[in-house]
This record gives sequence, C-alpha cells and structure tokens, in this order.
Amino acid sequence: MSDADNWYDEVFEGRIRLGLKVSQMLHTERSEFQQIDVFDSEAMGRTLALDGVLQTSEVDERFYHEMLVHPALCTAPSIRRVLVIGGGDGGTAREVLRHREVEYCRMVEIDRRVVELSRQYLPTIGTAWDDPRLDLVFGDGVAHVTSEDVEPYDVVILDGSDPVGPSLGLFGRDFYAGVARVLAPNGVFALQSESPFLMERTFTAIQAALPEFFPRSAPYLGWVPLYGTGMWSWTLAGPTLDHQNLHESRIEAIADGCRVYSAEIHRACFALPPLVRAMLP
Ligand code: SPD
Repeated sequence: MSDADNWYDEVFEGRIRLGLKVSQMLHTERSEFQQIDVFDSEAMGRTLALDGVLQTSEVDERFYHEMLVHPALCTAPSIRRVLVIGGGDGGTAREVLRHREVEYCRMVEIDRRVVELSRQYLPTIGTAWDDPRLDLVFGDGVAHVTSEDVEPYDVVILDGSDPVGPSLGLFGRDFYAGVARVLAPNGVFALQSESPFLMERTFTAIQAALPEFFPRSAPYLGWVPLYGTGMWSWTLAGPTLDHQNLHESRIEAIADGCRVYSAEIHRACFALPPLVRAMLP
C-alpha cells in the first residue's frame, strides 16, 4: 500500500507495479499464514489481496475463475469428483459446482480466515458455500495430495497465489507428484501458471516440471485485468489429456452464466504466440 494517496500497489519482481486507487480499506490483518487485505477500489470494486498480491475483484473475477475451471471441466472424460486446492474466495468452487455432473467437490484451503473474510466481504464471488456437494476442508493442500488416503479425483484444480507465502509449496515437484498420485487414470489437472510475460521464469519452470509427472500438458492464455500486464496463463495436464475434445453439452449447460468462457474461446485460447511457444520445453 502506498499510503499517502491511498493507492494499493502490487510490485512485480521489483520491475513493474500495478496500482489501484482505494476508495475504502475494509479489513487488514495478519492471519496465521499471511497478510490479508480487503478494500474497495474505484476501478475493480471490492478487491482481495494476500501478502500484497492482488487475488480477485468483483469487477474482473470471471476472467480468471471461468478460464481456470471450464477448460478442464468441459474436456475431462469424467467430472464426478473434483478437488480444488486453495481458492479461498470461493469463485473457483462456484464455477465447478455450476456443472451438474459434479457430484462431489472437495476444497482444501490452508487459511480459514481467507474464507471467513471472503464470505463476509465478497459474497458475490463465493455463491456456492452452501451447496451440499461442497466439502470444505481447512488444511495443507500439499499434505492432502502427497500423503492422505483419498479416492481418486477426476479433476484437480489448483487456485493458489503467486509463489510466495503459503502458496510456495504449490509450485514444487512434490506437489505435482502428489497431484499425479490422487488423479484418476484419465483425470485432468488444471492450474494457474502465471504470466509468461511478467513471470517468465515461473511459467517456464512450471512447463518444464509438469511433463515429469503428466505425459500430456497444454498451457493456454487469457486476460485478467487485475493481474499485472493482464496477460495470464493456465495449464491443463494429465495422463491422457485431450484438451480440444469438447463436451458440447457441458458447455451448453453453463453458457448462460458465462461472461468469458465459450466453446469459441476454448478452441482459441490454446493458440500460443511464438514467443510463448519458445518458452515450452
Ligand atoms: N498474481 C495473482 C495470482 C493469483 C491467482 N489466484 C487467484 C485466486 C482467485 N480465486
């Protein structure tokens, strides 16, 4: 926060910063795990930041949540059992549970306070907290996939922050090995994979690591206004991933509630500019 004139600044690797004009700071606390800030901003509406990293806002959250969830859920062979790691604001679980074929969604979030504050301050983002298919657990996502005894998941979705604070372990090889362990034989893993432009080293490291654990992987691009430079990536991975094999009936069933995702966007988003393709292993 640059205090004098009420701007909330996110600084990227000491090179670029994105500032939001704050109209009102609503809550700020140091939880057991991280710094949590919630504020109203003129440009993005109500906004959540963790350890100074902008996470989500009322105005643009659909650009992120729809693109994280639906490419996986519209291509996975089965979507009966879904695991969400992180996602404490509730936007990812909301999009997952819009799919009627989903029977069970476990969400493992490390920081109870993120959920409590999101429920209080961001009720338009987390609208599925009371869905009986949602099994919300507060715990360590890395431990859940690496050592807990679980029935395999058809889809695993990672909705963490940048590689800082409690999210650091979600970028490691142990975590990917754990996801491979709990994923069904035809399962799909979807993760946010940072900005190839702004976070090139992290994007490249993710793309290099995934093939060690998943025979197939495919990054895709979109636009998240809240994140520095706007350009963002997500990646699908899995043993038998076929990322263009669309289940049209699933897309039709969610189409009315989508502001960003569509079959057309799905087909297009895996097209990578040569400069991004050159970052792949
Ligand atoms: N650069 C910020 C990346 C944050 C990704 N996760 C956002 C959480 C929204 N549910």
